[in-house]
Amino acid sequence: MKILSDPSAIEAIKKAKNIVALTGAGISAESGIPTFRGENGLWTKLSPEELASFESFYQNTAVVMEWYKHRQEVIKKCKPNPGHYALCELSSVPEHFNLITQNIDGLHQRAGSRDVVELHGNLLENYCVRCGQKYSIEEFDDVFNNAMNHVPRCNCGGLIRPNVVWFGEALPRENLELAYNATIQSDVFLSIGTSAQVRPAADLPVLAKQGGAFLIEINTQHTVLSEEADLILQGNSGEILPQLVEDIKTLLPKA
Ligand code: BJW
Ligand code: ZN
Repeated sequence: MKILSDPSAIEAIKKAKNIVALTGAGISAESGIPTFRGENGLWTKLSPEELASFESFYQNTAVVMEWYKHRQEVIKKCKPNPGHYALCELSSVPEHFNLITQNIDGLHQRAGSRDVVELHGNLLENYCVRCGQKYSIEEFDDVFNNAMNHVPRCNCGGLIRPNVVWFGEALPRENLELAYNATIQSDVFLSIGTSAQVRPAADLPVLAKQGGAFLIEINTQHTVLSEEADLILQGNSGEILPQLVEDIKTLLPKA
């Protein structure tokens, strides 16, 4: 055992049929994507309310869309890190494994994970707010680069926005349901690289714990969830997850 020495954690994992992992921005930090909160977080310099809401997009489309275009370019250049790959490997170990992410960077999928439940959308997808037409990233690049004053518009004249969930907007209903269902059935719940401050995603680890799951938090810092956690693995998820998955593999029979 390299990382798991806690007897109750070992016991819980040995018996686990359903494991759920919820990831946040921290898992992609080692890929070079800034987190939102905390040291060097995107929102230590910029106000979330001014950028991540429909009102600001509508009132300040050029500024908001330049910001999202910049982040699309960052994400396109980044690669998954060992944390993303470890979670992909975990999918073949327990009887049931569900990967839920708040991230909009698509790095889990690029690491090979299938059926990722995206709660806050995907930054590399865009759509027209008037007619709903979807724009792939290539199509969007084309429109954006030819747009008047960085205000991208659809053929119908409607504004084009990124397919992300802003504050005050509902999360994709089907994905939220999948996330709730997986959570209430979980025996072991991993909360990875999230400050657990944004709801309803932040409710999931708490719900899992209330339902009897063993809650493991992986984070470089203490969070609002730390008091609830049964086990805290403090450090970089890109270093902890590969070791943790190795340990889990020795404890669980392969599915
Ligand atoms: C590492 C690491 C390493 C670093 N290894 N760890 C109750 C009270 C008050 C308000 C609300 C409430 N309930 C809901 C709300 C409103 C709001 C909310 O929660 N506000 C709170 C902030 C107070 N929620 C909403 O508005 C949601 N919608 C909603 O509730 O709708 C209701 C509704 C229903 C029906 C109809 C209509 C409406 C929507 C939330 C959308 C969130 N969107 C964002 C932006 C996406 C677009 C974009 O990217 O620009 O999603 S916000 C932002 O935060 C982003 C993230 O997914 C989300 C979570 O952040 P995350 O992942 O936790 O990142 P960080 O940066 O916070 O933390 C990183 C962590 O990693 C840190 O802990 C580090 O220590 C750690 N770390 N490096 C391991 N290497
Ligand atoms: Zn349109």
